[in-house]
Amino acid sequence: MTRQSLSEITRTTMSACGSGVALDHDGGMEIVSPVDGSVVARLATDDADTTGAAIDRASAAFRAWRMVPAPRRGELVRLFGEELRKSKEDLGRMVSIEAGKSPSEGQGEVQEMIDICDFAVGLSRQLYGLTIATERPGHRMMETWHPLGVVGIITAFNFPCAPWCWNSALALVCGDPVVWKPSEKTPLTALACQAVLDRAIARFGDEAPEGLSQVLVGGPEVGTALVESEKVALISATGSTRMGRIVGPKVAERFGKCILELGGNNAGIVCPSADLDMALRAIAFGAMGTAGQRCTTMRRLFVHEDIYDQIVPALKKAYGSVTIGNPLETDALVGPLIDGAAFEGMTAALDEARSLGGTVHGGGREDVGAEAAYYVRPALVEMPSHEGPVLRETFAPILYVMKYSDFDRVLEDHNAVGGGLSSSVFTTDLREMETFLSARGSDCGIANVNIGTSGAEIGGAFGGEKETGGGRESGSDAWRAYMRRSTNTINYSRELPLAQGVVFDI
Ligand code: UN1
Repeated sequence: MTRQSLSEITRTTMSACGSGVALDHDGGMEIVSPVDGSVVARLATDDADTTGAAIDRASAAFRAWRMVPAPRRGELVRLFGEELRKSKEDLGRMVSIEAGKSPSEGQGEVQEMIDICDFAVGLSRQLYGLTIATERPGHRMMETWHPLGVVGIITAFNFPCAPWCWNSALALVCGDPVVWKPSEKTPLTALACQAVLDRAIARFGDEAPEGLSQVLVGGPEVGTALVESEKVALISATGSTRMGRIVGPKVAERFGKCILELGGNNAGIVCPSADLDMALRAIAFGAMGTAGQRCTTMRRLFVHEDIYDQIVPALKKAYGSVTIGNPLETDALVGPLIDGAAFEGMTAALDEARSLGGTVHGGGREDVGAEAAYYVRPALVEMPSHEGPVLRETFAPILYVMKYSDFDRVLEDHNAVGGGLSSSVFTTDLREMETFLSARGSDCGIANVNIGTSGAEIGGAFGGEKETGGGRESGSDAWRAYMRRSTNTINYSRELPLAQGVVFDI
């Protein structure tokens, strides 16, 4: 693929989504595609001032949007879901261009957006509060959920659109305007998503105020302005633990609310009774899919000593034969790393693993005819012990494999890392399965049985504990974070009894 043609595809795809944004801004921020390392666009950027102005527009939008009935707000999200269905291929292609995903994974990400829209539409009629028994006669107590305010959304390069939609689809039905700061590496997908949403807003009509959803292009200056603004009620940030350590305290300092969805160090445990063929396929997708660049990627694997010599050779074979290549031109399963820094991080982790006695299979750069891009063979690393780089998240396709003999002991190792996002056990033994899911089992937000760590559906709450940040997005009751709770006690009697039997007669 020539330089020209990749930027041409970008232009055609952006305009197919309805985006009229200038892609050749003189001196603008360069957007580099990991597919071939070429510059596909130059974008004008925002700064602290334009971010402040966007937040002001969103604050004004909040005053109007909070008064639109929730089912009507759901109608906008329904229309958005329709527009997303029409643009699934185009948006998926933008994900492939900017993040290097295969078409199937790029479109899968758009499907997650469609799914959460459907979920949010139903939710728009189900923002239920409780009715609560009161101790006072002639009284009624209930809780009501009200719109919260402006929601600032920060997203990472590896999922350039779905996490925004998990947040924005819920926020919009909950009555909150959204301001989105996508990764500097993937702002085009964000602008394309905004264009698709704008089509839905145009169909929805005047009830949608100006500034209901906005995208800000830029780096830390924009992020800081968003995070520090007291006018932003909730910051929902997806990205590294390093980023979360900066964002969390800043938002807490001003008593803002935060949803943090940060790094993971996700593991699988393969038990002697496991269906090995199924486990192998699940591990392959979990560890090598998306070139190891999912927050849910499987990074550690504990294999029982009795089956180690069955599964590890099969894994080595899969690692040696998995297809690697340009996601837009081939049907390769593994695309590029995002950039050279990611490759350096991978190399450093592998060197450290070797120095600790690890045996590294794969991990080198692959020649796919694009010198400025970083394609690598995923690395399978047999480790003698659970230490060093095994304890950290390296955002690259590295799977550390370790032998275990005792299930209770391996559970301790499983939980002995900073991340607490996702986890899997492969077993057909009921006791092992239930123990893994129990209070002394996996300490992660996601604990799976006989499936991999990645590829969660939108219906469940998504997120994890410890250094993963504790936030929950997407399904279940994650919507509550986007609303404020009001407890209401109503006295319909002619008396004024005080709670707790307190007497105060004047
Ligand atoms: C992420 O990598 O930030 O469970 C999100 C998964 C996807 C979402 C990943 N549904 O792998």
